[in-house]
Amino acid sequence: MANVVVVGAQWGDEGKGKIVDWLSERADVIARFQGGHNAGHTLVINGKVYKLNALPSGVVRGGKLSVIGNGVVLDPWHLLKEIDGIRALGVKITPENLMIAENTALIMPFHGELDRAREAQATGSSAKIGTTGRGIGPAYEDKVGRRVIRVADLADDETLQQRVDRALVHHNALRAGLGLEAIDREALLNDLRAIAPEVLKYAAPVWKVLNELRRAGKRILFEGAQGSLLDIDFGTYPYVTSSNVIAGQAATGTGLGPNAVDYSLGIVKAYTTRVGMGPFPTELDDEDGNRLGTRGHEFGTVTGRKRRCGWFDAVLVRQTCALSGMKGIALTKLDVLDGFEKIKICTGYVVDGVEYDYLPTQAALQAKAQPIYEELDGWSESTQGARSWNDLPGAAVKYVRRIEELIQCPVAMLSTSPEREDTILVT
Ligand code: 2SA
Ligand code: MG
Repeated sequence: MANVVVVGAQWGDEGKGKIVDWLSERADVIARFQGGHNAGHTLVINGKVYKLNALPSGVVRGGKLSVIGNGVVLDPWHLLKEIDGIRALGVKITPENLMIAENTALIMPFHGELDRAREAQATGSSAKIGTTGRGIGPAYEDKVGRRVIRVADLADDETLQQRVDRALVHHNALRAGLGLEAIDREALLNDLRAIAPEVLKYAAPVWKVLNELRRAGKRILFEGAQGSLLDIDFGTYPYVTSSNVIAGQAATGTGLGPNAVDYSLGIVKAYTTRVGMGPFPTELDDEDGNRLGTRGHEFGTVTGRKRRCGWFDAVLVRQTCALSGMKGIALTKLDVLDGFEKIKICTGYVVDGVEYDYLPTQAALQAKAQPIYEELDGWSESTQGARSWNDLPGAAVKYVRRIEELIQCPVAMLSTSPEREDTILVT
């Protein structure tokens, strides 16, 4: 298999980190193409835990090129801290194995402040998005608003000053309205000048490098973050992140053509979780929901927030598989369902007496969507660490097969624990 894009097919936290790590062994290049350090990918390798936010998961593997593509918004201070932290675990990071697109938009401290101030001042739960508070949204706003500071701007002081001034006109006005003090121009410029050489070390015309590597037959793994239901266009707007997270973005977010992606792999958790606000039709507020959260350790890697939990929603995953043209899915955390007597799968919705086989776009309808459930038998045996289909109880195999049928996409991989070896390949 040539170039694969890994996309979260739910609301994030599907277990992409492990799958990306597994696939990265078979790739030459690992590229991030959207999002920022709102991502939290946890890798467990030989019992050692690596927590990554902005860095592509490939950095922990030797002999790979890791790429931060132009579709990402990058907090340079966080990046340098993250590099130090990963280095401290014995991983080598150099301009030979890490490259950052020169046209990548930078997250400034004032983006985070704005993000957090808006969330804090939002009145009523409907106005709050439940963001990670890391400035992702405001940075993308500035990118689209043509006033963001980009990696390449760090190389020339005159340009940098112009960019900063342009941003400050906008932000100081906004900040005044929110009761935040004006930005200290000189302090910001000096902070940027201080990190510029460190960041520029890794800067490169990524579009060109990737196109050349591709022509040379190198395999690229595109590492998605967040999940398709948080997509800025197709997610549960406005309770979404500010980037396109679906497979099409892999090309735009790195500078390759759309035919550079040979295979879209959706990462799907055997049940559903969501952090932050917004509609969630199969959410459980009961003992079953608690049990999923506890057994699944459903707490965010970035913010530590408790994740909302619910039954598997086949309607949503069918939809997100279509949006990314998924050729297969990797099903994760099946073992969390061990011991449930009955397991439910959502196969449709009823909204105001009308049946839907997709999630309608209108927010008012989304909020009212009542799941239609199909009930399956659970299994009492443990599936944790299973390495072949024969290790799985019959009811678990049935559950997986039913999911495939409903989402109209085959299961290509089954992950049965955080360890990379505990993976069943379906051929
Ligand atoms: P933001 O900060 O502007 O992106 O927040 C907007 C919404 O997007 C949600 N969001 C996330 N939800 C789940 N997981 C996220 N990151 C994962 C993690 C990493 C992953 O924390 O482990 O799985 O790739 C993530 N990032 C943003 C957020 O809760 C808001 O609802
Ligand atoms: Mg995560």
